[in-house]
Amino acid sequence: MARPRSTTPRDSTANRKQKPDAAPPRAGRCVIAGRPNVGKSTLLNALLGTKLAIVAPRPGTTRTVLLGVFDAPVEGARTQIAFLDTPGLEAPKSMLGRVLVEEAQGALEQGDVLLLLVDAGDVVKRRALAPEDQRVLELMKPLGKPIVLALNKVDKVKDKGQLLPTLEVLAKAHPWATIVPCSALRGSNLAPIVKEIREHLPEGLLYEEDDVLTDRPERFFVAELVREALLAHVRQEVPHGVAVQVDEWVDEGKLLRIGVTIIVTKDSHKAIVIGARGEMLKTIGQEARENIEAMLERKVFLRTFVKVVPGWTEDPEKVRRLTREGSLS
Ligand SMILES: Nc1nc2c(ncn2[C@@H]2O[C@H](COP(=O)(O)OP(=O)(O)O)[C@@H](O)[C@H]2O)c(=O)[nH]1
Ligand SMILES: [Mg+2]
Repeated sequence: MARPRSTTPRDSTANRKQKPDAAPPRAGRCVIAGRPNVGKSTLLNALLGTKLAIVAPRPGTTRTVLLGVFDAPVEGARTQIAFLDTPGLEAPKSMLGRVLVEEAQGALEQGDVLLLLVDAGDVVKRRALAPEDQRVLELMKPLGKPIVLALNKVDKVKDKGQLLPTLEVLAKAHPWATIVPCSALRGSNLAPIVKEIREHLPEGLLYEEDDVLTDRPERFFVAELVREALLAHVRQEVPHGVAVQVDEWVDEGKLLRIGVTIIVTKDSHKAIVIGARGEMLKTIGQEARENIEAMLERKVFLRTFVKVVPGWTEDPEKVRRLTREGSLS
């Protein structure tokens, strides 16, 4: 999918082209990894200046490695960074969880630079990495790549005076490329991250074009936006077993007709997703449609079905199909 020009602030800066006296372009891959819910997907979106990854205040939201391409001048020199947002690395509780961890681990090998994202408030409180963060670091270490440690959600740290001593302790835990406190949500202090990553990338470009945003088709993002709307409204135990499949895509010129099936694991979950008199499904559908229309910049008719596929989160083949290909068929 190409970069949506009208929604990407960086596109309007018009200084994307390299200045004549600037350093040569550099390009490479950076994997964003960390335990669930630390803000990896929010950081990806903030770095790109556009919403690519769905975000929810619960673990397990990101189901696949997602590529997002940053392409902008860093101190005047063109810099292309293919960021890979990954599912959270934690001890898996299901087959689905196991596939997500495999997916994230596999991505680490693809990075020129690794970005370990942790929760600033949590490390400040402990004056150390949490055991879960440490486990991610241990997966990264053998790869011998530069690691940037980013302390996210620094906006939530009340006692900022605790930050500096924490940074000093953390600096001793590993020979980091750098340590950066930041807020992905507010978009603050992200420039030092990008600047440091650039330092470790080879000269050249990954893509000749300057508007590559991701390698996923529009359908993938449509399914994700439906899942995001559902995650925003449905609590309880339903979300873990939800997958969204796009089964209809008809371009009628003025209107794009899309049909999706929301897959759940139990009849009781189906009832929750549909809600009393269909109210819940209506809310989800409306919210998803608005976000899909904003993304595609066109009018959309969205049909939603709900289907029960018992035990799909424990069936390796179904998990792979639904998380990687987005369809059971
Ligand atoms: N306060 C605060 N919240 C954040 C920040 N970054 C992410 N979040 C929130 O943390 C939750 C998890 O974010 P998400 O990006 O889905 O985390 P991921 O699981 O690591 O991809 C969401 O509710 C985000 O809005 C931040 O810098 N500050
Ligand atoms: Mg995520």
